[in-house]
Amino acid sequence: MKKWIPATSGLLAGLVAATVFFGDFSSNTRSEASDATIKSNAEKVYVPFGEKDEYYLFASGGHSGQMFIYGVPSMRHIRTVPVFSLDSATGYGWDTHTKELLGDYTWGDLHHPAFSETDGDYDGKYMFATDVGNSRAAVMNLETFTTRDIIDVPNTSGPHCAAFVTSNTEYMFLPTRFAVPIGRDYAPLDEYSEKYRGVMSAVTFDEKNEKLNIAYQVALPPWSYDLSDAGKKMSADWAVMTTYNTEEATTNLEINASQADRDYIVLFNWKELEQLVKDGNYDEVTGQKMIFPEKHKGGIYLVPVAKSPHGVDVTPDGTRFIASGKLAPSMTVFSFEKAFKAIENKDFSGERNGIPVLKYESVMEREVDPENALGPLHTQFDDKGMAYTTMFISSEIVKWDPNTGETLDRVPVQYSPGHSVAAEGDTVAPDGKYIIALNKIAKDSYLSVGPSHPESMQLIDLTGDKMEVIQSAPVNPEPHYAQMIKADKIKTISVYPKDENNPDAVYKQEETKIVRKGNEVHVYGIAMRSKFIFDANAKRPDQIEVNQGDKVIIHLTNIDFDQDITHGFAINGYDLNMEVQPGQTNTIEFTADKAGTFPLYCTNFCSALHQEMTGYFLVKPTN
Ligand code: CUK
Ligand code: CUA
Repeated sequence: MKKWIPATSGLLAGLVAATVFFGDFSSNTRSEASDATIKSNAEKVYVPFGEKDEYYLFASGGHSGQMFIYGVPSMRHIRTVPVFSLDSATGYGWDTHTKELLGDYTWGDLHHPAFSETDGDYDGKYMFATDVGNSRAAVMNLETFTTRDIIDVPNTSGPHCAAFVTSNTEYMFLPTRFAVPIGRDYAPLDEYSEKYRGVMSAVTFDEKNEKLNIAYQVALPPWSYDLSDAGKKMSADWAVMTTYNTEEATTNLEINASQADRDYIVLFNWKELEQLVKDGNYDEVTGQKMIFPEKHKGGIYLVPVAKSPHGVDVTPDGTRFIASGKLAPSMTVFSFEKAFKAIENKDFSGERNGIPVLKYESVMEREVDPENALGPLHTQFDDKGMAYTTMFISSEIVKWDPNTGETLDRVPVQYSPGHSVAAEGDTVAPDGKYIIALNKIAKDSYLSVGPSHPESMQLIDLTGDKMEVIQSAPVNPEPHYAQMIKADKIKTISVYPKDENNPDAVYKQEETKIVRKGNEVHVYGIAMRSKFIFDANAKRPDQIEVNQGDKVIIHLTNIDFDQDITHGFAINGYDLNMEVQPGQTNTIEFTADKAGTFPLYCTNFCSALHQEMTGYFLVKPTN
């Protein structure tokens, strides 16, 4: 307790200190590396051409709205998968399916990605992610690395504290960063404590139909929910999440949300919440099943924690949860077993907003305080259960033993790491081997591109006596979190299988056609090396002619059943673009509101005669 930094002064001091630390590290780490070390590090990360990386790294793309895929250990950027933002490279947001997924939104802010899990381990099937910018949740299929569903999450504003997935992907919980009145109705900020709520959503995934659904919501107090983790093994029915601004400040949060000495970790039993809903113990609000904890009692508890906590992470064996604090110099280890006992004995110090508060001493196991380490944020684990915590302010990763609190090793990183990600480091069975620091500031790390620099990821080898930075890669803003999965767990397909039941698909050239229905023109076309065929029987099969004002629906099937032969489809001057991957049928719909002559072409280089893969879109003026 004595070590907790007092309100306001600590934060400011910390931020000032951070600036000083930047200067320090840049002068030593790099110049001290010997030629032999450089050579051996280079060998560790070199993946010869034709060989594959051992791990996939899925790094959240922050306010790019996308997901970045890297290979580890090479740290080669392999792919950007569009999720919450338009992406013209893949036509994402123009074809009918992805346009519908994005709705009226053009961007997103993708934080914490989370793999689907079976028995607490990544199963390599799906990846979930949430959008803090426009309050959405998404799921990506890992056979094709494409986004399959996106839902709006009503009442939850900025699901930053997500996604964390329970051990068998029963739920993904989306707590809110911003409290708002339920239904986002107008209410003056003077009525914040009475009218605002921090709503958490419980989302389920229907794998068969690849659909996300909101099962129920919980109207938590109007606080900010920051980070979370699902329990594992003995704690599998439980989850934990950090809160800040339990002061319920409504302005100048930097100062006002750091007044109280303690905030809370919300500890909840999702099986009990599920039971409340089954028993009808909820209110129907804005079309959602809403649990009001002050009224629908059970399953939710508060654990006091050092003020302004950030990360909270459950150990691989599921026995403990570790909280870190932006303003604290220490990590706090809590015991699930102690928490369960305290709940059983009703060992409460009181309640807040109708939720019982457990006694700190009854749940806390130890405070861990590595010397001069500042700004602990997030913790990952290795195969021996050792913990690795990022220190935002002192720019380092500290390795320590959760059983004893002993500091084992530390390594400086450049600079200000937010999260780190260890190989399968948040599962029941971490791999050890690698951890990657996701640094918020790259400063002098790469060739300059002007005043704003990329973020940086540094790969750290965990196999030796000492942690060692062996590779680094720039990354676009901004990896808030990443997950690293063994490459052989992911089974991609190489071409889309033929789907004879798809009424939009055409696999034979002679079956291509253009059908007019009133003022709708339906095109059933084919893309193949190296031409478009929209109507094989027409004088010019690669031409589409419509009348101004017609609604145009173009279905296009790529009949090159050959991996990596992707075709694109764009109409010059019409701001339209989509992609058809091998074997895929894709649809684009628009109104031909501009009269004139518009060349169409394949955007994706597909053969020596790709440049010839063109045609015309002619729009006859109405008068
Ligand atoms: S947050 Cu903790 S440093 Cu969005 Cu996961 Cu970025
Ligand atoms: Cu098809 Cu280029």
